[in-house]
Amino acid sequence: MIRPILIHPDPRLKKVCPAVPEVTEDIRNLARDMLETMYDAPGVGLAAPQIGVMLRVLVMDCTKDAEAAPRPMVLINPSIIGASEEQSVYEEGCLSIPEQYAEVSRPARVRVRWTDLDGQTVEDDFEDLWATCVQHEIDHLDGKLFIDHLGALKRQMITRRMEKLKRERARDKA
Ligand code: K1U
Ligand code: ZN
Repeated sequence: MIRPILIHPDPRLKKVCPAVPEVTEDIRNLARDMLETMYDAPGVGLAAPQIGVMLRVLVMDCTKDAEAAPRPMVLINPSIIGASEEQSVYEEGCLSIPEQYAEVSRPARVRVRWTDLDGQTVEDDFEDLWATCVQHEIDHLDGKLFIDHLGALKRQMITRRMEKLKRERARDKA
């Protein structure tokens, strides 16, 4: 099922999400809905709070080549356990901040530990867009948006645009 994506500003996007205590059928259903919602948007990642579910679950698929087989990933309770000194700058977007993009600098490579859908602990290294995306999504689980990495002026400008967009969407609905 495709779920509606929350648009900034929304208090749920500012909260730190609690850990998933156990990987249940409900969590597997949530992950399936999140992947469906991400591919539909379309996006390369999605975090549970973006659909109003306050749990530490994220999905992503950063396969660049449209011809390549999809590589959906589900990360439960992810944590960054290592990061490169080297930084990489990427022009990020966010499904909760539509049509706004800005350059963000983050570690170029990260090592992440998480729980998979079978309840097993997994560790892996990420680079390129995968590294940027997993850090962007973990930020969501900690109530942080990519605009929080920008200066106050740029952040306020984007927030005002989003407030206007939400007013217009509410008006169109009425
Ligand atoms: O978390 C999100 O809001 C998803 C976001 C993830 C992301 C994008 C860019 C850098 C870091 C993290 C998106 O997927 S925005 C949409 C997007 O980037 C995209 C959409 C279609 C094709 C390719 C990319
Ligand atoms: Zn985002």
